[in-house]
Amino acid sequence: MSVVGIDLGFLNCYIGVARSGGIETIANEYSDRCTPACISLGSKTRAIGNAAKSQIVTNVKNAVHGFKKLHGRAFEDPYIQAERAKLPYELQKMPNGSVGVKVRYLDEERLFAVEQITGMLLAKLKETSESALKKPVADCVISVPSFFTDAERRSVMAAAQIAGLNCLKLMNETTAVALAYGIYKQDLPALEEKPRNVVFVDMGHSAYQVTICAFNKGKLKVLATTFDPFVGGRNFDEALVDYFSEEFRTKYKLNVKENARALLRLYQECEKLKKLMSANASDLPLNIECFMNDLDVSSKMNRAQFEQLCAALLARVEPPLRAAMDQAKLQREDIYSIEIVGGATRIPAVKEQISNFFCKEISTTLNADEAVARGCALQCAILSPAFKVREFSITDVVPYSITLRWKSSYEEGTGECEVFSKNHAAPFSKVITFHKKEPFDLEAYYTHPHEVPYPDCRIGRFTIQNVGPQHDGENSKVKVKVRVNIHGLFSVANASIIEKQNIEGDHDTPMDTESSSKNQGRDEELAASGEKQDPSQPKAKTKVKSIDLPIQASLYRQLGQDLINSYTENEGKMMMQDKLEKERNDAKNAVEEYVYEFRDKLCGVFEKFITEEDSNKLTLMLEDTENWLYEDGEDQPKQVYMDKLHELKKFGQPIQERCMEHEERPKVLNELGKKI
Ligand code: ATP
Ligand code: K
Ligand code: MG
Repeated sequence: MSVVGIDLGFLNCYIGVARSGGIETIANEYSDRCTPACISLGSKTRAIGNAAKSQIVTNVKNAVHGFKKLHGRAFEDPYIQAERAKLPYELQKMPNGSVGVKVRYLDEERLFAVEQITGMLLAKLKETSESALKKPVADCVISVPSFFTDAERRSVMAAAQIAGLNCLKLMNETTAVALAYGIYKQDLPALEEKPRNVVFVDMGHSAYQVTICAFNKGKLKVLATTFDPFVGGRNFDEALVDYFSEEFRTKYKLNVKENARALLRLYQECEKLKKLMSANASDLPLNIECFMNDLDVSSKMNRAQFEQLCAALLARVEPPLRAAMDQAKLQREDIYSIEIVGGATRIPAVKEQISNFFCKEISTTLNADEAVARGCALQCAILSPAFKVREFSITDVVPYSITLRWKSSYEEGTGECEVFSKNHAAPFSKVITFHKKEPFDLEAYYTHPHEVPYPDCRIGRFTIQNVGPQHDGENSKVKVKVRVNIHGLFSVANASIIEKQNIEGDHDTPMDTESSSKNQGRDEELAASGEKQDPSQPKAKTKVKSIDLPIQASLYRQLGQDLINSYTENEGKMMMQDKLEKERNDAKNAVEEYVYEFRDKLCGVFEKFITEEDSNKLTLMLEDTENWLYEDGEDQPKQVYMDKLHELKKFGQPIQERCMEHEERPKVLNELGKKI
């Protein structure tokens, strides 16, 4: 069984794997440990990762990137509309109202759901893992931002399914970092001692997240998680792009924003400049040759100017830090260390903001790029029965408070209660008791819309079916178990009717709320399922019978399994297409290589073994083949290339053999000589 952790980044993806020696981050076929989150669709094949990234500027409309946050959202969502205006490729509404990407693929217009796009990327990461581990990979842990809502998480889960992955857990990015930090620490306080509080800060390309964790030997507990989902490296790039676009407008009379290709190049150059400014405070040049209208453009900037330009962005670093400290109810002196990861935390001014807030040096001991993937791999190792790893318990939190509202058509009134508060431990299950005499609906939604970076607060509706009155016509007692599971997803996990003799009250409110979570965060089972005995009642044993009730769930923005299946099948077809195309290309390359090699040898080692006349004939034939490769033979089926190669070899082989024989002869004679 494989043990794989995937950091599914907005810009950069990493893969952690557990091997007997420990956790490693593995490299792809370009010997790069980072795989860009980019898919480039072509007329014959798809390019995914590094190859796709290099096509962003040449395949503008069909190179898809920056799609991580298109998941689980409605097409009309203001965030989507804002992104749509900036993306060089086209977004389109899917039949189910979610976001699709319209591209040309195999010379046809195609609409891919964002789940399919992420599915392609995950399939590529799966393949990379498989070639590193030399065995099939299915089980894995995939990271998501801590602020992802249920709809976004489910959408990523669907993408994993499409890729043929079995996601054992969607893990919050900063929690993964915390695990990577904690699991190998030898000096964590004992269980009964005061925990060690550590702040983890991740600023990537698209988002900024802060998590405070309390560590004791063998365990970590998330105390609070806060975020600004709309600030990251890309915003700094954007500030630079805006600045230089404006400058080029006046200086060169160029309208950069109207030229998709030029704009993409400017983004790339600005990102490079931004990184250079992290290492160098002096004036740095920005030069782009043949930028637009055959013009070369140039400009410069220094770090001080950059910081001034990004003052508004830098001001957004502090609020999540403050909020996290408030929510965790900690003072600065309670913090043992501040660990930062994510590419954008390399910006000196970002680091400075963080360290100023804590009045403390920040620690950069974790690998800023790979910590998330390593943490996910560690989590996968913990979850995998096939892998021995140090025991470590992880308790995460619910990022937004969740409320349950109920009503039934027959009975009067509705009610509601908050089932999970913000930063409540997760995974976690709770049991709520209702008194009902007919089926009823439970509606789950995020309690505070303004806290959620998502325009719709609905999570889902759950209909508790088969509820009827007691024999005496009174309300039945219905126990409903709600939970936030290992992926951070809310559900009504089960419901049962409790048949018991004396039932009191017919209030339309929960009678009791029991909760349970074994200290192991990953345990979702409820310890007690019976009802608590009322101490005022005589302790006479009452007979309790519990009958499970069917639940009909309708989850907000959920993809149907049929659709996921058809996407999965489609992914398989595209993979096959890529594979065939690769084989075809390899066959073509083999012909080309043979031509070059043969030609070299004709005027080299083969010269002695062929008449001049034959040699001229062959040279001509090779030239013909070369021309053919550029003309009629440019785009032929694999078999045609194989036949061509065969034909060439018919001439080449005998010469080759004569040559070999000649080379072997002295050796053989030599051997014979030795023997005699
Ligand atoms: P997200 O976490 O939002 O999903 P990601 O994980 O793909 O995104 P990272 O790989 O952590 O993002 O970070 C990429 C960002 O970090 C880019 O904006 C990149 O320009 C920026 N970055 C990387 N190195 C530096 C540097 N030396 N100075 C400034 N910025 C940098
Ligand atoms: K990353
Ligand atoms: Mg990241």
